[in-house]
Amino acid sequence: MNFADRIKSFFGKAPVISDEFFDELTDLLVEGDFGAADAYKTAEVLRECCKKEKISSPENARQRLAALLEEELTGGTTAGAQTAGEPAFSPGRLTIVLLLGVNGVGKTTSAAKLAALYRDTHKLKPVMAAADTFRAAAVDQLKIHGERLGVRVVAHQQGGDPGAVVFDAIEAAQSGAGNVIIADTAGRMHTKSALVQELRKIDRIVESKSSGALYIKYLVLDATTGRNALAQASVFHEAVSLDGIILTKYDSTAKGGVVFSLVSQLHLPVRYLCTGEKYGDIQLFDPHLFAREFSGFD
Ligand SMILES: Nc1nc2c(ncn2[C@@H]2O[C@H](COP(=O)(O)OP(=O)(O)OP(=O)(O)O)[C@@H](O)[C@H]2O)c(=O)[nH]1
Ligand SMILES: [Mg+2]
Repeated sequence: MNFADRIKSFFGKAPVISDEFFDELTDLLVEGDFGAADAYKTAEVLRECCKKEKISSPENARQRLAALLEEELTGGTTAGAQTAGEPAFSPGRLTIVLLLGVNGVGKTTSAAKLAALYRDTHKLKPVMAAADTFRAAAVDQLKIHGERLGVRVVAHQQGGDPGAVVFDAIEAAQSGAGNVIIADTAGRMHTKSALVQELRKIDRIVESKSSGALYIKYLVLDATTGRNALAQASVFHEAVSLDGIILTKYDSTAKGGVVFSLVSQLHLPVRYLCTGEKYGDIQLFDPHLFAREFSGFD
């Protein structure tokens, strides 16, 4: 049974909403990748709402939970409100999207998905930058995507400076190759001590070459890693001040409670949700739908 179904069946089975009911709900939210503190707070707020609004049926309580979760994502009481949205594209202004993340989370796949999305939906002209110069096969992997999609890929030799690749892509874009750069980077361990320095270096280079451009940094997180995703986000965010999250492999997990912690603790909005390996398997994150689905509504 997936997690949304478990939420649904939990509410469905409860005869009445009691103190025990809210304790069990707290435990269930923790299993759904909520942090303990967030789970407790959410169950408490729901308890208060049910009392104040005289909600006594579990089914109505589930509706209320979905609304509460949506509020948590879109503002309500949370400072770092999740506003729906993509970068403020403008065809006349260059946009640079830098994708960061640990090994294997789906950075390269997401780069290709974004290139397709920005081209097909926003009518932009994408250029992909192969700034993963660390792994031998990484450049080829991005080039294959580029060929399949008909999108230009700017690449250097393996072992080169990732910042220089992005720099070349910016120059190419400025001389007419495109108006949105999507830069793939090497997978990095978030525990590695040199990480902060490496990230800051690439960020500095892009920042210094991107005057007049819109520069966006997305962290790619694998939804199946659960609470570990929050730890990763915290390290990367501290290093380079992220603009948002791309949550991948949401097809392989039905949990997603970590999204609420990303918003409530790090004030980091999730921007895209990826649900498969195909180019079209990317959607703009929709807080309403996400909260409904998390609560077991179809
Ligand atoms: N099911 C599923 N698989 C995905 C998704 N996104 C990526 N993958 C798969 O995850 C694996 C790793 O994806 P990559 O894009 O190579 O990940 P990466 O972060 O670039 O990896 P490194 O460059 O090695 O750090 C591949 O097999 C992808 O097809 C997704 O949303 N859903
Ligand atoms: Mg990669």
